[in-house]
Amino acid sequence: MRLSKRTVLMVGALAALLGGLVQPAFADYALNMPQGVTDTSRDIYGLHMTILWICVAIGIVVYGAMFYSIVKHRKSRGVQAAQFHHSTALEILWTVVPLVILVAMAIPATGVLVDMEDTSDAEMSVKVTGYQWKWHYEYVDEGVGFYSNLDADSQEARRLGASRKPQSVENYLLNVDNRLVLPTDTKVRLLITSNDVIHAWWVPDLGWKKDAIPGYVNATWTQINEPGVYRGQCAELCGRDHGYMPIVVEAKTPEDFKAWLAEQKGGAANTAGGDAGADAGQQTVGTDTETVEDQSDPAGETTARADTGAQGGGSDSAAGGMTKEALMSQGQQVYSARCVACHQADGQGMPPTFPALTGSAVVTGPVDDHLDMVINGSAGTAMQAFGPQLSDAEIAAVVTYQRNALGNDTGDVVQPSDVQAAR
Ligand code: HEC
Ligand SMILES: [Cu+2]
Repeated sequence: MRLSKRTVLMVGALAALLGGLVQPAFADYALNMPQGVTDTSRDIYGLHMTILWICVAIGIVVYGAMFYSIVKHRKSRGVQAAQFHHSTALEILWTVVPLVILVAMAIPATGVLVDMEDTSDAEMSVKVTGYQWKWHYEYVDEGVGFYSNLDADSQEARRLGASRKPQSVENYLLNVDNRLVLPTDTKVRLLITSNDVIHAWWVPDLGWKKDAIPGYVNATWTQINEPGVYRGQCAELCGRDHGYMPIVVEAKTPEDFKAWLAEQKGGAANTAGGDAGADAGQQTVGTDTETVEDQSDPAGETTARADTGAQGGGSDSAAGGMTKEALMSQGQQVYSARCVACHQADGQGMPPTFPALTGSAVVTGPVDDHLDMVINGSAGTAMQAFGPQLSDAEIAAVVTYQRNALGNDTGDVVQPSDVQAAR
């Protein structure tokens, strides 16, 4: 077989180019999917690799035969084309061979799929609810539940014209204020649903993603083998801030997890006490929380771990209410964690969709209307009802903050008891 010099040169150059491109790429990026930290994720990885190599083998055989034939039977060698146009044997062969290959691949794949759906024998359950744009986790039967928002550093750096650069934030857009903590070596059932639009819960190291659909509960499970922190994201385009609702799972040993859970229960009780009993009914968790089926109204669950300073701000409030300073500082924290995504840090909003709060008629008008807007939201808009999401102290703080900052100066101080009354 004689190839012209030019062909040899071209093939050589192409190979060098590909080699040059591929080499550094392998060094810098993880091109392949992760193996993950669960048996399921490893099974999935194994399937992926098996099928990849089957495809590679098929590719080599098919392209090898093709190029061999093209070169071997080229016109310049005087080869005449064969003229037959029907071969039953050949047709049966090229139907049966792929069929056998497909069935051979489907058998192990089906086993893994069936296993992934099998939530029986789960040792505990966590209900995961997607919100625009955050997640809510509820440890079923434990009376522990909380929201998980984008962390404050990412929140700060994501803003247009922010002083912080995204590069300076560790795990930029992949960090949250409250992690989903799970025990290792424990089969955990996850009940995934949504409060508004379709989201999807996806942590690559666990091996799967699952849609969170309003009105449905998708059950799945995981059993994490190694303690560690595993990050993921919402995987279903769910609106403007789809990219800002990451997921962080922290796997702890069962002992550490127990300690963590006990701490969460203790923390919730403290906060309820800190609110001077006025809204104890709202905040006491465990005994009187809603059931799993009630998706629309997680009221009564604790928001104590919202890291927005509920404990700090609330605990120094005697029955007489909170000081304006305490309300303002907690209010600023709540505002930057929960409101800036739409109303912006300076309160200018993004009109016409997201109204400015600076000089807003609602914010500078009667307190009752302002409270009503924050507690009940505005139906049909992105302004959701924060009543079920925030404690009385948090709402009082953020409302006080909005009325006395962001360019507003009404002088009004709103107390948790006012919020309780307005609910
Ligand atoms: C997901 C976006 C979003 C978030 C987050 C959000 N808002 Fe809103 N907000 C809106 C929209 C949209 C409106 C306009 C509602 C309407 O036109 O009826 C609004 C209106 C308001 C108004 C009335 C302003 C006016 O002049 O009409 C207040 C007060 C308000 N929001 C407070 C808050 C507070 C407090 C928070 C945080 C706890 C918050 N918002 C978080 C979207 C949001
Ligand atoms: Cu989403």
